[in-house]
Amino acid sequence: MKSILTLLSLLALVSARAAERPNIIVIMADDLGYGDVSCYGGKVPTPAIDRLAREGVRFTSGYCSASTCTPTRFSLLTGTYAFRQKGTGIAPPNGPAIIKPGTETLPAILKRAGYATAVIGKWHLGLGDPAPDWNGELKPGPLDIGFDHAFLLPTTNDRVPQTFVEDRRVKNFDSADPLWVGNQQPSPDHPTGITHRSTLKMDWSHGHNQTIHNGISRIGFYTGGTKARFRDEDLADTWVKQSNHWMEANKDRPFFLYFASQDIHVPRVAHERFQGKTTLGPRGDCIVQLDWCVGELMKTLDRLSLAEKTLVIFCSDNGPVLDDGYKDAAVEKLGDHQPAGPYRGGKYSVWEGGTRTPFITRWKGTIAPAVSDEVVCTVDFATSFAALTGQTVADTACRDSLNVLDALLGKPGAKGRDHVLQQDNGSGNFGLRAGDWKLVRLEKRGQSQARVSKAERPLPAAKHTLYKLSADPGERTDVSAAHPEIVQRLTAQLDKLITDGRSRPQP
Ligand code: NG6
Ligand code: CA
Repeated sequence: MKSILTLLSLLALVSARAAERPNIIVIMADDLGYGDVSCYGGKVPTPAIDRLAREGVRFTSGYCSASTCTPTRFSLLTGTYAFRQKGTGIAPPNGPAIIKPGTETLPAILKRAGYATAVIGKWHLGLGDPAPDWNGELKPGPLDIGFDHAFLLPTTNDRVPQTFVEDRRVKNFDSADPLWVGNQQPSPDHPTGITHRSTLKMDWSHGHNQTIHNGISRIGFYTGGTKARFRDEDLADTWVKQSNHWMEANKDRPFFLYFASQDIHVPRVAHERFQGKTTLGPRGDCIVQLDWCVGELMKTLDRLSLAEKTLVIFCSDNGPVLDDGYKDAAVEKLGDHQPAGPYRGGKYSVWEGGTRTPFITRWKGTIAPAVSDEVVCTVDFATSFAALTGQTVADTACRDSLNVLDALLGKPGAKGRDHVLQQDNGSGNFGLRAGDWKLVRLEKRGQSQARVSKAERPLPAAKHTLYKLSADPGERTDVSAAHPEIVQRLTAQLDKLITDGRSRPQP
């Protein structure tokens, strides 16, 4: 009898523990701006994302840590700002694995807590060492830094090769048709976006004029791997199918799914059933497709009765861009849609539009629906979810990840960050927001900033400029001359954040 009671109380304890340890799904969109979804004022209907926002916390100060993909994803997984490690800018097609095995990571932390862990979608953090072996084992990769399973678009949809990688290998690889990936045109007759421009189904505007696949020329060259190649139109369906399958297989244990959609990155080619669904052209159609993906994942949670056992986070890897290298009418068809909402800049910039993005958390039955103005950042997931799952993180790891769990869960009175650092692709430009103040330090006068809106110009003349966000969310009026002491304080804080090598307080 006594032993049965002990067993029962043990079981009760285990199930209480399980209730405390929800599944975690991080849905990271690509190049999706603050104003791109309807619950943030966008003109494209996004009912599934809006539903998440209604049922959870919609953050008005949710940030990613960089305004391009690779550095944001690096810090999402490592909890450390990317500018601290060389080689974390936009990864090229043959780039090596950037996160070295042995590095503490978000999936490794959750794996220690007993989670099944998977990444499905865009990787863009390099594979292999010193380069990917496309015809053999792609190692190291996600499986060597904490993921049990990976189903990947290896770099970006505009970078070669257009093949899936499953775990450590190119999926549907055929050794009779090896895959070659390189920087040089492999033969004089190899068709490119320049030699065969008139045949393209989507023309390029800058770059993107090398190997042609699926009627679209890309960054980089490749040959072979014919059976392994995907259609851009099928990416969203594939991510959803793979994710549903994996969640179903792991429904009885806690799981962590990093769902990394390539939407709405260029080339923007939605499935045929979404094409023409908006007046914004392919960019709008891809937003609709992204929203569909979110809806499908939520349906699966409902079907498996997991909605109350799953913390879902929706975020983006950087702010918006209109013309990012293809002529897809994103500029011409924009209408009054404002991709960055009221914020300045977008992808590639350290203005608010570069990193302040849609950011939603939902955990049915645990998170009370709310709108939160607390500052939270994707770099914070590592230590926040360590706290959620009772894991400790070595003091030397996750150096910029702050435990903002209570703010992420929307607990009343919970505080988020008191500052957030914004980096670009690693050019040395920084933004530092502390409370209501925003310091901008431009080392190099931002490339591409004019691609989001003409209102970007003129660029400020000074290296350091200061903005008061409550009065001037669009960072238009430099008030540095009126507040030299604040410029001095924030400049010192930024210098310290950089030179200290960490911003997570030491115990
Ligand atoms: C840039 C590409 C851009 C995009 C970006 C990476 C050109 C001219 N521009 O170099 O199209 O691919 O890299 O985007 O080639 S990210 O969201 O993955 O960081
Ligand atoms: Ca991106």
